[in-house]
Amino acid sequence: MKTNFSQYLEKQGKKLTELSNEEIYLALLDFVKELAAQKKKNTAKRKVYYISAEFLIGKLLSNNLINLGIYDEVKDELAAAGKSLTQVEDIEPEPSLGNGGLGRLASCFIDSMATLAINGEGVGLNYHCGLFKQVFRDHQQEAEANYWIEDDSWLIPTDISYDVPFKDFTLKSRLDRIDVLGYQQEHKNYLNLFDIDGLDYSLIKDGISFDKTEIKKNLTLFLYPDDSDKNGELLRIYQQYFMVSNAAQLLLDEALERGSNLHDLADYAYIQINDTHPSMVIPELIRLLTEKHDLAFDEAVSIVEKMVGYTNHTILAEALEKWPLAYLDEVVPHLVTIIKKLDALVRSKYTDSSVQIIDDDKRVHMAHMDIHFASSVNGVAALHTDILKNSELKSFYDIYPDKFNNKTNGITFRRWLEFANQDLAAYIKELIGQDYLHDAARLEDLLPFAEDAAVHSKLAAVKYQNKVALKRYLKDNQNIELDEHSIIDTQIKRFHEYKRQQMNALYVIHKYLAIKNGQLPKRKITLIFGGKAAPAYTIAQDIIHLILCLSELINKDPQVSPYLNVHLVENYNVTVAEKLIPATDISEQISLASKEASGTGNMKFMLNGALTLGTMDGANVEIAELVGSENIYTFGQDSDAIIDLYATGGYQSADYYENVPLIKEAVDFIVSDELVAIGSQERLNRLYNEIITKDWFMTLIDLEDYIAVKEQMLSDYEDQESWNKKVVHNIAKAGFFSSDRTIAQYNDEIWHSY
Ligand code: 26V
Repeated sequence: MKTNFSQYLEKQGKKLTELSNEEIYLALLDFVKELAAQKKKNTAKRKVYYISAEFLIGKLLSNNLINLGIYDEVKDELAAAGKSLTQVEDIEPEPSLGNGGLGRLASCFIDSMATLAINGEGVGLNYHCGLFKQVFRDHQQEAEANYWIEDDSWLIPTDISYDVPFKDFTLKSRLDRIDVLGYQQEHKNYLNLFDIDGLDYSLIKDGISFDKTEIKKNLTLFLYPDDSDKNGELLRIYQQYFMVSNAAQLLLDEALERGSNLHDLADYAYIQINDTHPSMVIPELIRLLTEKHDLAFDEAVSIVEKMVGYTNHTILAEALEKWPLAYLDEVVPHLVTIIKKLDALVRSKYTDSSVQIIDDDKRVHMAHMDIHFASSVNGVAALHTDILKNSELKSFYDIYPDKFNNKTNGITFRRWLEFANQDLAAYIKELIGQDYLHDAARLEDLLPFAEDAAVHSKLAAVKYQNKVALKRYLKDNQNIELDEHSIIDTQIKRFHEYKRQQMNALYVIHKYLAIKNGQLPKRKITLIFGGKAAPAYTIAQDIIHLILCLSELINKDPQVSPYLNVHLVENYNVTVAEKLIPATDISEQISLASKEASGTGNMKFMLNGALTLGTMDGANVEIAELVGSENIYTFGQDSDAIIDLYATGGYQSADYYENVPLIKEAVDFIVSDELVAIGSQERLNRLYNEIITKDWFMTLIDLEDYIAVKEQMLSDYEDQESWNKKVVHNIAKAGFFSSDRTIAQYNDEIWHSY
């Protein structure tokens, strides 16, 4: 029987067997775009605008085929013609529109909004070079421009364009869209990506540096351009205002078109502000309503208050944006007028200096503006929301207890199970049927199989096959030799001290020294790291350097490498994650308690049958509650203890370094002759000194416990029956972490888009 795809090719006089993989990719791209074009738009009266600086969407072909319900059909047909869909998927470039968890979450959310037929769209910017591409040279990270847009892509140009006024000039925007198809849905939504004409790539010199002052030529070149100087900060403000002014104009146009008289605008639209980057949408919407549409200021404020929600994704002070009023004045003086009026409104009600929008140093606290003028303020995991309420944002919670709510993050199972782990998904269907695809909680139907030996051995076989597939991928793409018979222990996330990759590296050193001393593990362990460090974040770069040096030392040591390997994958992205996660046994989620708002990698690993090794932080806490303490490996101080230590200044890393021999031995090795011979003395020394004198994120406080629990885990792995019982429990309980559940909660409790 002929599929639609072959009919489609036939109409164009093409034959699958005669096409190259590139040609098949392009034909599939067109085919899917044509199918998507036939879908109707969602039309609920109140439309949701999810504004985000990042959308880490990943490749779209496979995801779209799955959502259209034709993945297997197309795969089989390609196979019959001697072609491989996997090889065709390799052709697609991964869009570079995101950075980390916040951007990936936004992408899972637009998938779920479409799947639940919610009239909700993403709005962001179309950065042509996106986030930098990471390359390793001399055991160090270097950053290169990541051009990802090709002539044929998922972007669909529109003729929608707005004037965005800045102080000294006005920029015309251009809107490109990407269709967002829900899982087996008749209707679709869009991801709206605003852009400018006239970008000039020749501004980019030498890696990712470029002239930051040429706004008309650089505005959408890069995501998060370096903001360590004033011009960088100004550029970020230009980008943010451009994003939200376009979003607000689009929203107003669409509401008017659907019959709003603007006094009732809140019935027609809801804006979710994804972290503080889109916060200027609040004053911008008020400005447009008052200056362009002649509403009174008070009315405009009360409308906006009903139609904006703010999601906080971090408590790290460095990420809570505070723009100098003077900088805003240089870029968007017309917005400063509104921000000052909002500040005055707050001052007229509250005298507490900690809740003001403009502080004594004349800096605008974007999150404060959000909280005062949003109808909802949410955290992204239960613990995170509690910390917001009880410490970080306590003075706001005291004023607005009803605004605060929790929405524990989630992930889309279409990408992170159906696509990424096709053998596991097929086996789950064999055991419990298809219902879990629409109702993820049905995964609990796996629980009766928790002690079934046949299920255990099949799960182990699937894991092994995924390791073999990963081995092939890493060999072909990264020249890494993976041992598919080893235990695979993976830590993939942005490099940051609070995520504590350095603690895992200290474990590696500990294990290396033990092996050198003749304490040989029963089974080989492979530690895999992946992630980028912000170019201006020196210590994170130093941690990358340490891991690359360890990798070289260990993998080349014939005495150690039969028992231990270390790999740091280059340019970690969604595509790499899709290969790594299904092959992993141990999921590293080891942030300093209280610092990781949620984590979403933890959920992806659990769903794919890896066991968590983690602190009681972020969504790990909820994972532990769901699976029970016997099915997760936790260690370390809890968030209360850590918050207390910060409050009292009671942590001194030297106490641990001096008094615990195992810790001293591991830390000293950072500056050992062996490592210095491979790497940079400057980088290794700096990291060593940082850990023994500062260690702001308290690596050493949990190191001993971490090593002990990880050793326990490795030894437990030898009892495969008991290990796989835990695996079944983890998969069965992962249903809660479907982003369909999260989005249903956003809609029922905040957006009310029906
Ligand atoms: C802040 C900044 C500030 C300056 C420079 C660039 C930059 C880039 C991103 C951010 C916001 C970071 C917030 C973030 O990504 N949070 C993560 O959000 C995930 C989704 O909720 C959550 O799972 C992670 O725990 C949290 O770290």
